[in-house]
Order: sequence, then C-alpha cells, then structure tokens
Amino acid sequence: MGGVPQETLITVAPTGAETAKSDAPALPVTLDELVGTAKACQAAGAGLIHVHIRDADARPTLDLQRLTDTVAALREGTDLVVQLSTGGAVTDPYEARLGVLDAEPDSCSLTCGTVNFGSDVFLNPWDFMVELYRKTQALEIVPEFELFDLGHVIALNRLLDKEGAPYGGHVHCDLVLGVPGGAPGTTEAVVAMARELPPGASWSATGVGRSTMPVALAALSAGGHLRVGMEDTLTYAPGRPVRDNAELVERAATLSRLALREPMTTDGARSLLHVKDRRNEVAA
Ligand code: KMH
Ligand code: ZN
Repeated sequence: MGGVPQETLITVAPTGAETAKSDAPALPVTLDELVGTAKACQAAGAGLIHVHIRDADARPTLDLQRLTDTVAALREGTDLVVQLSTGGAVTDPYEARLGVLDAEPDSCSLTCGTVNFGSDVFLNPWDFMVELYRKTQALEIVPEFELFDLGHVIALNRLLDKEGAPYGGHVHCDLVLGVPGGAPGTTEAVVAMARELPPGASWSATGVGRSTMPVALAALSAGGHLRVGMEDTLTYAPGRPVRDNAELVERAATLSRLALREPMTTDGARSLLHVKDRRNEVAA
C-alpha cells in the first residue's frame, strides 16, 4: 500500500449530480456559487476541485460551453487543480461524457467499471473506459481513477497494462465507498482496495453519507488522501445538515493535522498529480 505521505491532498466535490438544490440550499449550482465555494475551500485547505455543473434550472448538464466557462472561471478565481467529472449523471450518454474533455480541464474522473447506484446503474463498460483513457492521453489531461468496488481496482490495473501510463506518468485514484451497490464504507474495504492499487499510485478516499468519518480516518491511517464535499455528504453529524462545503474541508484539514499531516498546497497538488500547467491559456 505504500507509506503514509507527509501531506494530505484534500479534494472537494462540492455539487455532484444527484442532489436537488431544493433539498440542499447550500449546494453550489450557479457559476458564482461554485467559484465562491472553490475560493472558500482553497482557503480551508483544498488542493483539487471535482466539478459537476448544473444548467440554468439547476439540473445536471454536460454542456460544453458551460464546462469551458466553468474551467476558465475556476482558473481565474483559484489555484485549485480543476477536475471535471466524466461520470456526470447516471442518465448521461457516453458521447457527452467523452465530450467533457474538450473543455480542457487539468484532470478528469475516469471510473473503472460499472456499479449499481441505488436503483440506477452507473455504466462504465471496458470499451468506454479505454476510449476515455486514450482521449485523456491525447489531450494531456490527468485522469483520476474512480474506484467504487474491488473489481474496479483490478480493471484499473488491466487498463494500465494494456494502454500504458496516464498523461504525466503518475497514477492517482479515488476510492468512492458506501454507494448503495458498491463497496461498503469501512476500514476493511479501504485496506482491501488500497492493497491492490498499482505500485506508486497515490489515492484518496471518500465515504458517502454516514461512512464519511470512518472512511476518512481509515484513509489517513492507511496512507491515503481525502475527498470531501456535498456530492458525497449532506449531513455533518446526525441531525445536523452540512452548512457548506468549506466546513467539510475544514474538518478534513483538522483531521489531517491531527494525523501530523499538513493539508497539501495547490502547488503541491499540481506536482503530485503532474498536471499540465494551463493557467495562462485563453479559454475558447
Ligand atoms: N454521479 C455519478 C453517477 C464521477 O464524477 O466521475 C458518477 C460520479 C462519478 O459522480
Ligand atoms: Zn462526481
């Protein structure tokens, strides 16, 4: 599993595609709300932002112009590594998910297998994974491999064996645990999955809902980084809704410091992930 890093990369996933604004008024759904959230989360210790966007009616969208504008606004307003979701919503077609990369983010998510998602199915068949991966290599975008189950880790190893290293040469993964249909949000699942990761890979973990804290504590002790945010967690403690994304980042930073690991700076995140520096590029 590798050693324990001296610093913790804190990823914030502030919005997701599953929660309605009406059910969580603090969810950032407009560009202004997203940039405001991103600034507050960077100040609290985040190094990377995992982004899903919404349309004018606050519904999930993969509209390319909106994605491009979002990447530009986040680059303008913050130094965070900007990662766009290629998972989108469970209803998004493959073509639109591949099209996300044309917004030229620093990084993108790439899920390594299909998983039941409550009563829905999040589809990631092998051929789609390969096509998406080849596009990240061609466009020099760093993929973050999203792993919802142990078999996804096996598929990741197969992908790297067959298709070679990702852009930048470094493998970074995120264990997404506690989804109804995926691996549970337990210490045992964190360890079982982390053990099978490719040698030298870095990884973060997030536990959905009630598994947030067990997964964060397990990840810190097992050498992982942290992902937090309202995409995964809407309740700060039993009966207490999350105030905003920044307080989840603040809690992650506090946990990390208790583990004698400082939150990683945005420069540290860029160098860990080997992202291409696109900050001086003008958006289309
Ligand atoms: N919204 C989920 C169906 C990702 O961002 O790549 C997929 C997801 C993973 O959130
Ligand atoms: Zn996501």
